[in-house]
This record gives sequence, structure tokens and C-alpha cells, in this order.
Amino acid sequence: MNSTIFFEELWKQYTSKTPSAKKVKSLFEAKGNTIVNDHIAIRTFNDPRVSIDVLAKPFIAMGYVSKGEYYFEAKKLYAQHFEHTTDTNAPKIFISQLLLEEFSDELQNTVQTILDTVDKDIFLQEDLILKGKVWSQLSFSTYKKLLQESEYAAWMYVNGFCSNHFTVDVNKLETFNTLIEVNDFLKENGFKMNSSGGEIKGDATVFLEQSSILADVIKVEFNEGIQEITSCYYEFAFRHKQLNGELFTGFIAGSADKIFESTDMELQGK
Ligand code: OOG
Ligand code: NI
Repeated sequence: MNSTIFFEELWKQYTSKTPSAKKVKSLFEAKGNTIVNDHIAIRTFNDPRVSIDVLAKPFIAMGYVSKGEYYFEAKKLYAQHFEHTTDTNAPKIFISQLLLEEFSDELQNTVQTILDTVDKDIFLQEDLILKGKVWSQLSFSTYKKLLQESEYAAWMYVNGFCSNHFTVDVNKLETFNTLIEVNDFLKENGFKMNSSGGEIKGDATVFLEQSSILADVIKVEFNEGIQEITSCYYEFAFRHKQLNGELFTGFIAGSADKIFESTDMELQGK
């Protein structure tokens, strides 16, 4: 698939379950800003059928290469980020995977069973990340069980394959100079920030400052009935110049660890 169309489809899929992202984008544009996407992020399990290597394939085909690795010990996650080899305007891609073998047999079996219900051909399609939840059943009791061990696993069970956020490139906004100004503007407009680890994660010393609004909450149909569950969120990133004069293009594990929590139901205050 042509890369412009691929990212447009990802944005459509993402905003259909993240109305706040559309609203925020319009608010910035109304003030005369151009929205450039710094990066998207994708979540998955390390099962070989759907691992990072599988989800990275369409991006590799577009000219992306792996540029960095990140480990999250407490959350039991591993991630890589990808950059386009020639197009410096192309968004970066951050893909993480849950390290299943580090969890209970019960969680491992649950995830295996869910994946086993899916037609194998689906996992081979290049547009897998546009497909969302590819398993047909959703049980609220399974969701709760996964949640006991991993918020990420529970979120993944409900939301499936998608871009779990897009990211406003704050460096490219015309009417904002700092992330603090961006956050103030978001709060003035009624959006709730993820304040885990502070509203701003990172600083000039690590060359990256990030913030995010809490994920939207949407109605999800389970076998047992409808429940409200987090969907996706919007992130804001300001990149600093490194000593070589170039903007930092990577990610910071300590900050990412907190950004992940933007989908945590517990932060919703509900
Ligand atoms: C990814 C969280 C990390 C970043 O920019 O550091 C991240 C996720 O929520 O899946 O996006
Ligand atoms: Ni991010």
C-alpha cells in the first residue's frame, strides 16, 4: 500500500475511536498551526504470529529501518523504533510487544487461545495494523483477568491492532514555543493530562520532552454486556538539538514507561 494512504487510513481508524484527537487537531489549526505527526505507536504480543517483526513489515517495505531498542522491566515489554531511511518528514514508528513468557501460564494460555481463534491468513496481511481487534469474542471476565497482570494485555485484548496514538510535533507548531504552553492550552480546553511521572516526561538533558492527554473512553460490547474502556490517546513531543546540532530522533525508555499509562483506566478517576 502507498505510504500516504496507509497513514491516512491509520489516522481514520484512530480518530474513529479517539474523538479527542480530532478535536485537539482542530483547536490547534484554528489558532493557525500546522499539525505534523512526530510518531505513531503500535502494541502487540511477542507471539511469532504477531510480533514486532510481523507488524514492522509494511513499514520496512516503505523504507523504514529499526533504529533503537527499549526495555521495560516492570511492565514486561520490549520495543523498537523505526525511522524512514530517506524521508525525514516521515513519522517515526514505535512498536512494543508484551513478553508473554514472563507472565503466568494462565495469561499465556489466554493470549494463545485468543490468537488461535483467528484465521492465520489475517496475520499475514500487510494491513494487519488497520484491522483492530481481529478476534471475534470479547469476554469481560477475560478482560478483568488480564488486567490483574497487565494493563497493556487487557488494553490489547479490547483494542487489538491499531495506532494507539499519533503525536503532535510541537517543534513545528507556529503559535506555541514550549510543551508547557501546549499543556496549558489543552487543559484550558478541558482535556485531562496524563500526570504519571509529571505532566512533562523528559527534559533538554535527554533531548526529548513529551506529554499526552488521557485516552478516550468508549463503549465496548462484551459477551456479558457493554462496558466503558479506554481506546487511544494523543501525544505531544518537543525534540531538542543534540551536541552535533541535529534534533534527537529516538525515544527515552523512562519517559515511555509513563506515556504507556495514558490508557490506564485507573488514571481516568472512574
Ligand atoms: C507507547 C508509549 C511510549 C513514547 O513516545 O515514548 C511512547 C504506547 O503507549 O504504546 O509512545
Ligand atoms: Ni509516543
